[in-house]
Amino acid sequence: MNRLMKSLPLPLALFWASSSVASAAEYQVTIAGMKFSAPPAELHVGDVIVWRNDDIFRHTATARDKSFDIDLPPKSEGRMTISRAGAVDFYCRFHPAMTGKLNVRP
Ligand SMILES: [Cu+2]
Repeated sequence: MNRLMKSLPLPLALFWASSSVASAAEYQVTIAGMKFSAPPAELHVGDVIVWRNDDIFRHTATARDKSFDIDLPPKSEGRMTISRAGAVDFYCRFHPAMTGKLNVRP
């Protein structure tokens, strides 16, 4: 237990301890030079992906199955929480040659 948790009322400290065990991870996928960086190999439902567009062009991160569609103006970020398991191919609506794939475990 860290010092902050010790100072919390016990029920809250227990809640914090149990919820942090299965805490979601946050990952960044960067677009630079008209390419998506490789997404992490191990993704789970509940994880967060921050899509970061470092280009001077507008891009999107769009799922082929339409489960997400993130608009990314130049030099911007978009956050999304992964809501379902499975393999999802994604692409950029403005540059269809830009593609990638998420593999999400339950
Ligand atoms: Cu694009």
